[in-house]
Amino acid sequence: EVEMINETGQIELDQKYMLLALAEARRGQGRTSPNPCVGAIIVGDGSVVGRGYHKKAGTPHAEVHALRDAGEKAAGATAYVTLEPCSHTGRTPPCCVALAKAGVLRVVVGMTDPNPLVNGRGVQYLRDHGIEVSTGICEADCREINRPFIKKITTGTPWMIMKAGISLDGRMNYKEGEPGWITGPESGALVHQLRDSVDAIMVGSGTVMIDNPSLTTRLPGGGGRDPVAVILDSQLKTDPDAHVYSAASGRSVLVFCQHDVDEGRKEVFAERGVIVLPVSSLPEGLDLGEIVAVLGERDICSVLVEGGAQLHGQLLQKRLYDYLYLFQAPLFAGDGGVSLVTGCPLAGREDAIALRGVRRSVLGAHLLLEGEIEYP
Ligand code: AOF
Ligand code: ZN
Repeated sequence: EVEMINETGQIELDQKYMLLALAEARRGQGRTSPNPCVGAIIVGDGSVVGRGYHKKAGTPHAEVHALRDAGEKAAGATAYVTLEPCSHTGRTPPCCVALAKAGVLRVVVGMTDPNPLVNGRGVQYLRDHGIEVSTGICEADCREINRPFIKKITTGTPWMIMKAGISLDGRMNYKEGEPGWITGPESGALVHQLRDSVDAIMVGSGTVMIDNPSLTTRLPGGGGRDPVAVILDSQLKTDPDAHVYSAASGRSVLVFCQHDVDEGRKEVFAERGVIVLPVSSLPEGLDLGEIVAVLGERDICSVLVEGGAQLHGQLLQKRLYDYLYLFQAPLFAGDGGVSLVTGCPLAGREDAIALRGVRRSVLGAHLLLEGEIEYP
């Protein structure tokens, strides 16, 4: 019985330190793509002696920062890392070797690294070198902060996020062909935080023509990073002088179109620094599967899709969406408004696309519903 109590106590202690490691990891969240965000804590003699997190792809890993911070106190200590220490020599040397060399006696791991170059080899190396390893501590939290990394490294395609604002009656605007403005300042701050954390933001040509959005990040306190802007415009019919194409932002702008668009028209966009990417067309429009694959090849790990209804409908129908943020304003928009999704016929209850791990929050008088999209 005494052993049981000790074991429970140890798990609680491990969770406590892993939460600190998670807090470290979050400091880099949204800044490490295409690499994961990772945090590490070193505990020696019952107190934290080192901490570190991964700041940017190509720079030292979290473990290295934490070991440097701990110095000689790492000898005999326990290391807490949100992601399995790497075993490969990439842009930096393997962290499992660094931990062993520093004399760490125990390593507590949040989740196994899904990177095929690592995938258990880091843990194996540590065990082979006489280091005690515990895995799966706060695993759900560790996975959650790296959803884009996990999706991209295991499938080659980005984490696709659907984002929309609707009325009580599920409309995105009041009249077809007119701008939205159903949700407003209540959701604005969060939308810009989302934009700040993703690699790319995507819209269809209709949204550019009707709303003329800049698709930039404007955080409440100022600052923020503009994600790559991605426009789907099969015929290149959007106005090359639309806000999103203006060179002012300095970020990349990609436009996907069909192969047989007029070369002169492509030139007009290219002259503005826009990257024109022709892809195959299908009867329903541009091949979204191909577009998502091209974005993955460009090392884009997360895409926030801000509409419109047709793009949402097709991405849902093709099972390309992974996550939903749905803002709802407390008003009725009436019959004239466009509904959230068009062009996604579903047969019935058995066919319904559902949300898993649903979270709801209240933003003033507005509601936010979010969760992972689950296909039948
Ligand atoms: C990171 N930061 O803190 C950890 C990573 O490109 P490299 O050589 O830096 O290696 C990247 C891989 O290393 C990454 O895909 C992941 O599998 C592993 N761990 N990467 O950038 C870190 N711990
Ligand atoms: Zn590493």
